[in-house]
Amino acid sequence: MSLADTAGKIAGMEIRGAGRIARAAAEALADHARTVTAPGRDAFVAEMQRAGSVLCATRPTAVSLPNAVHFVLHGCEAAASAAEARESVLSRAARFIADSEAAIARIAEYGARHIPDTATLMTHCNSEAALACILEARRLGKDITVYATEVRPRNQGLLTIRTLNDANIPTRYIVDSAARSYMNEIDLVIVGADAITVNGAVVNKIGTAQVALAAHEARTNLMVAAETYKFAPRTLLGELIPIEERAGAEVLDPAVAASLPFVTIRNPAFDVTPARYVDLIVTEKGAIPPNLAYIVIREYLGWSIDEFQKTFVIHHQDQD
Ligand code: RUB
Repeated sequence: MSLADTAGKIAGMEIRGAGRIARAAAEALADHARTVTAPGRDAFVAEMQRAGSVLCATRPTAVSLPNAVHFVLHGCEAAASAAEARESVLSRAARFIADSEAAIARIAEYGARHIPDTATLMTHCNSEAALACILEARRLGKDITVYATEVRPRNQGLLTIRTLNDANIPTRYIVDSAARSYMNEIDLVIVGADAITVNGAVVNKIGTAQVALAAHEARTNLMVAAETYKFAPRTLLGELIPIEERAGAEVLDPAVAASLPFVTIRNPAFDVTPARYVDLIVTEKGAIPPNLAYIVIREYLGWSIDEFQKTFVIHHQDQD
């Protein structure tokens, strides 16, 4: 698929979910590296960096996207020739995709251990990582019922209930605003993440923070399933994760909106759940409490505070 096609599909949400977006970006960079005809090493590297920027601009919140692009293009600049740079992009893209798929399998295995043998779960949105844990728990013979939210305005809950139904998992499909009404029946909330900040705050589909707040109030645990490339190195020095705001037409028919000149539609695609409402983050490296997010950024993404102090201005904001 061409770079423009992949970028268009990510922006239009035909390709969606932070993990799938990351793998699609890695694949698009590999395809681009195969076809680009830049004359010489410098032009090739510049073109690949431009391609990386085009992909990163499609959806601003999922940090898996810049992390994937950074991983695939890493080392490209140090290559001696365009051929060597191309080879590096191709092998790193293949490695990213394979590692990402392996990460989901590992998260499923670790996450399933935290699901009781008999459990009523709740999930919000459509997360490959969160669903992998639920499907693995079911495969292990656990007696699972899942409450899945509708996920206005794009109804990703429909994807979730299809997957759960296909796995013969008893599922209750509820509107987003019913989450608190059922929370006392829930043993564990499981969600995915688009980004995890250094202080353990979780950025995920709009409404996750409300579900988390309800879970906290009902003393229900909340587990986040997320690959290590969902952790955001840029938050090390306080940089905030941008929250994507999408078109109002996703929420209200434009003809109706046009008849209401005093009404402005707000449509944020994600929100931020503070670390204090998160009990556990399950990654492919194991499960951690949210306050150990820095360890993941340092150990597995290879970013240290020193490196950041060389690169970024220090901000003193806290995302939470
Ligand atoms: C998807 C969403 C998912 C995370 C994690 O939002 O919020 O919970 O991306 O998903 P959108 P995964 O539909 O707007 O992309 O575990 O599949 O990476």
